Amino acid sequence: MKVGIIMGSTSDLDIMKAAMDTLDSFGVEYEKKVISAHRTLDLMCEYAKSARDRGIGAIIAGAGGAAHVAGVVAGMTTVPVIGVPIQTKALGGMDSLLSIVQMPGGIPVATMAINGAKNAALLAVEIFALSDKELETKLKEFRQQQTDKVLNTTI
Ligand code: RP5
Repeated sequence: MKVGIIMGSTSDLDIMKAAMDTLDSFGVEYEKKVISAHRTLDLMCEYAKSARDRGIGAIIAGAGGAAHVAGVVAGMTTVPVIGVPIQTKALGGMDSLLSIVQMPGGIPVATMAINGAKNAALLAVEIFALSDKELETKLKEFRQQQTDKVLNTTI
């Protein structure tokens, strides 16, 4: 299984890179693609409908502004969708957040914090780790390292 990372524009790449780096650090395979809900509608539909059959186990969808791609993709697949609201200049990303977070009951999108691409990847890793012991061990080590870092810091 691999993760599908999609984003509404190449301008989202700087933020979404954190998801790629995190997945790299866990050795989790992913594919990445620019897919816009308003600029590339056919591509979005093809991508969402074929995701499960192509071995995608989680989709991370980043978008800014009227960030509808995560919800629309979620409506076309049963693969878990993790939304990343991208910070915007005009409204600071509140627009993106509110576009993603309030999905009506029936079609869930796991919504991260604004620019929360790292946590999106970690959530995908957690989903995969449910059926992958080696990945679970890596996650536990990662958590322990975080804890140790705090405990070993003197101020
Ligand atoms: C959305 O509009 C993208 O996700 C991006 O965050 C935002 C701005 O896109 P560009 O105008 O920079 O391509 O579709």
